[in-house]
Amino acid sequence: MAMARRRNVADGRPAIRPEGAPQAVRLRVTALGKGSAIPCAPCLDPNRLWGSACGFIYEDMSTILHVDMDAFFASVEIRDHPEHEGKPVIVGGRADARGVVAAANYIARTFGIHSAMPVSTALRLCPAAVLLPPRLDRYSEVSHQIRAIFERFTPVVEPLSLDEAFLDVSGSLALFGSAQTIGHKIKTMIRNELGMTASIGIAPNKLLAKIASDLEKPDGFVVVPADGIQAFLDPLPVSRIWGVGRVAERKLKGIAIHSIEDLRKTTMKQLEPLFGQKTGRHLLACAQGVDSRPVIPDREAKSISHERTFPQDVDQEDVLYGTLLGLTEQVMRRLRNADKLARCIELKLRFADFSTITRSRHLAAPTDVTSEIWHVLQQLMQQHWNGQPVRLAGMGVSELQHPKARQADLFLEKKHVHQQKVDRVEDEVRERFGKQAIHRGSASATSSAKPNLHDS
Ligand code: TTP
Ligand code: MG
Ligand code: MG
Repeated sequence: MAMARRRNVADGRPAIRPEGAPQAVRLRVTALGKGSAIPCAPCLDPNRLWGSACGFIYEDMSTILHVDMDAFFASVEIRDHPEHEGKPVIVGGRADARGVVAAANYIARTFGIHSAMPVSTALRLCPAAVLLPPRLDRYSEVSHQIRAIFERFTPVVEPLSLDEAFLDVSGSLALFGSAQTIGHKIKTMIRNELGMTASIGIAPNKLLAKIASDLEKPDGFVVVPADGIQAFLDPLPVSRIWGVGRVAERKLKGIAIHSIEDLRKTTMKQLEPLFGQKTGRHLLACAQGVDSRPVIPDREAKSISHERTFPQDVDQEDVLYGTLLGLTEQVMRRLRNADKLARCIELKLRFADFSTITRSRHLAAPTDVTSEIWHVLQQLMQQHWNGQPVRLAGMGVSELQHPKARQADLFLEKKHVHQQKVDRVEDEVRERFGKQAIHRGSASATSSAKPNLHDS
């Protein structure tokens, strides 16, 4: 066991460090041969190759890859429109409609443009930038293609979003060689088959792999050896820790903690008053590179939501309700496509002064019927919107479940079955004739009064 821990789990080679070299070695992979041509030292069997299923592939040797696409939405657009190659490219909403930047390619970033920045600011910084509207369906399609590449190497893939995933390749080493070989192959396939670049972090756990993938973007490849975790983490700023945002960073700075080394050397006595016991402990564990969360394959979406920022603040009831109904239809279509039911409904409103409220409600039983969700969303609106001008409106569903989780008696309820049929017909019409082909009640007629409910 002890020997196994002393090995570089990322590439399967003994952790030999050249004299004078830093303890953590970041490797940029060149062409690697099969790492499995190394005798398996942990099981002390010279006839066995490293990575073979020898029973010495322990939990602490698990080898995690975190893969994240570079400038994802922008890269898909450039791949589909090669005429934009070499130019600053932004994917986002229209500047005159208060759109924000979803993605900016790395050329655009040299002008200071970044995600979530207002498009108007981005275009001021770089008037020559090419601005393209987001095409979520297309990104989702490419995301599936990327996923298919991952699954050539391991079934243990946990997507985090459209453009990133954790892969546990511990069980794949015998077949494919070292984790570095696998990472290298994945990068090559993404480049050759999809015409895009990905950044990869390889480490003994998720926390470290995620930090590593981000360190040398774009086209990065960073390996954290199991025996070099501390040296890898120590010099990094605390903001590199997943979940340490600006507020936490400021608090830590207040007690002179800047680097992960500073954090590692601090005590719970200092952290607890600022973060509480649970978060304080978590921060200390992160600073030590400790993370025992497994890669959970096929983790399903936890929630589905859509929101819309209005070109001008809206206080007309019909416009607001009409927009929310349209958003509800989109969300419910995605829910049904994912073959899920939802139990929790959330309303989100951002007012003219940027203050934001989110209000949610649980259903007695989960559903995928649009009118049932819409009915509850209207109740939330009636309770929580008092006519103030609204800048952004959104809705989402969460606590998603498989249909079989639904109580059987509800399936027998006539009204519910009828509504399911209505939804399926609508989905089919949209599938065949496009998204704008059909709208219920007031989603298309924003000038109409309150939306019709379909549960009457
Ligand atoms: P990220 O992986 O965070 O960013 P990115 O792929 O654009 O760039 P990087 O090279 O730094 O990884 O997000 C993936 C996609 O998610 C991004 O291309 C667009 C979308 N996105 C938004 O729509 N809004 C946001 O605020 C962010 C951060 C991302
Ligand atoms: Mg990305
Ligand atoms: Mg990402």
